[in-house]
Amino acid sequence: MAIRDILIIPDKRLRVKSEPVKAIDAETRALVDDMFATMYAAPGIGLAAIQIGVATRVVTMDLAAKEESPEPKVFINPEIIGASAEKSVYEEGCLSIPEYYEEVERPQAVKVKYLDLDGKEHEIEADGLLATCLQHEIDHLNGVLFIDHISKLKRDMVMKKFKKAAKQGGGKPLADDTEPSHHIG
Ligand code: GNR
Ligand code: NI
Repeated sequence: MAIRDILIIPDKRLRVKSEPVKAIDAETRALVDDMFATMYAAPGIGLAAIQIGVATRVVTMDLAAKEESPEPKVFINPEIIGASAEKSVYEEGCLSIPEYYEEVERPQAVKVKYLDLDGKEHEIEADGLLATCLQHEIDHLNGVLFIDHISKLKRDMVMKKFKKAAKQGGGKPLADDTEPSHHIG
């Protein structure tokens, strides 16, 4: 069980479409262990395998509040098989875009099909935070980030900030480099 490095934008691997898990084996279980270790250490409420550089369709999640008992959840090959017409807005963040938060509109509820670690198929109807997080993580499996759902102006600003930070060798931008101060437009 190891805490792995989390990829940060503009890392191109975050844009790769992940491959389905073919067989749930010891390698899958080791990956899931590392994902939980990494997700809890971050800390984050969800993680897609690609965020630690592994392009397979595995998601870990724990939505329990920190004073509650942990509720580790694993979703293998998750698929959205239904979505509500009703939308809801939630302020999202992403461990691959540290310290940036923005409101995202998505379907309020989704039906998701997935396999558990025993290879058993499940279907769940999710709403609220679970629906938001499942959509956020399944997006990762398709190379999509939450900033793809916000305005181009905001997305370009975030990308620019993180590209600059990457060039300077850091990865994550300085806290005081958050807003565009000049030469806009
Ligand atoms: O830790 C996380 N918090 C979060 C908050 C609102 C909506 C989605 C998320 S997922 C994020 C962890 C992450 O980047 N998962 O891919
Ligand atoms: Ni994310």
